Amino acid sequence: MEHSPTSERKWIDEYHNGVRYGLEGKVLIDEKSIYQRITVIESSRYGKGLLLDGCWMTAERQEKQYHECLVHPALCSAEKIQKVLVIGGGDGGTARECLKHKEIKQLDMIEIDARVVQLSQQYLPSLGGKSWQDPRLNLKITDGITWAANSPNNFYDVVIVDGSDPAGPAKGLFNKTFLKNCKRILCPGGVFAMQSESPEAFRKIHIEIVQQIRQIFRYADPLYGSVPMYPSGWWSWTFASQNKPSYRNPISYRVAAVESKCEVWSERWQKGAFDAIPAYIERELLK
Ligand code: SPD
Repeated sequence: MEHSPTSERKWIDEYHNGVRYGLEGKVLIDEKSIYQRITVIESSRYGKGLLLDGCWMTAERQEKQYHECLVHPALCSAEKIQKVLVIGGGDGGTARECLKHKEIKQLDMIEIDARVVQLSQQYLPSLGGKSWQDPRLNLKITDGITWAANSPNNFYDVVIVDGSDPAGPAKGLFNKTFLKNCKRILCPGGVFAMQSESPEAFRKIHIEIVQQIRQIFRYADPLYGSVPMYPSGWWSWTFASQNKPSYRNPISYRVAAVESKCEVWSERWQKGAFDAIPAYIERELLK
């Protein structure tokens, strides 16, 4: 659905299968980039927010619930975290969380749409914060699928996929060829992380994503949390590795370094969030 810029407050909704998920606010920007429709809004409840192709991506006073949970289970547990790859993440929130970890030397962030970065820097500057100026950040505006295909074997310590939903430019992030490349470019003690949709609003897609990741990596588990602005508010992230399920065991000194800087994520929260797998999803995954 299109949202014309307006000075009037109105309901701005994402629609799926007879349900709408909305915030009240004003539309500030509504334009088409070469890849997708980009909408920036000012909401009453969560501050400025971003939609891509009519789907909620993030908002100033909601984003930590998503970004902390995507990043820290991976970065607190991988054997090394010197070289990290983020695919997507053009609003900067994932980069900001990654760069809380001082051990990172090189953070390659591969975002396909320059306009998402520009509008996020302009309207949602708190998301990226100082990470846009951090010399460790290497931002490339190019296709993440091709980047993964062309990266050397065992190159990255952590690979994080912060794409949008499985349609439009992000569709190719949800297929086996891409996931196989992510495994190939990860070093043996590395950890893979990916947003894996809602177990309620997108139950079938969620199960397919976890199953696909499990077919590629030796160990993979979804973790469940709450991002109230997303469809159903119930969200998931899936973590994977090869040698052992290391993502379940955060390393104490890394936890100590970032835990006090987080609003949602903590070692205790993470343990509960892995254990909070709904029974119907667990049964489906065992089939
Ligand atoms: N429908 C929400 C899917 C979440 C995708 N990523 C959000 C980007 C935040 N950096």
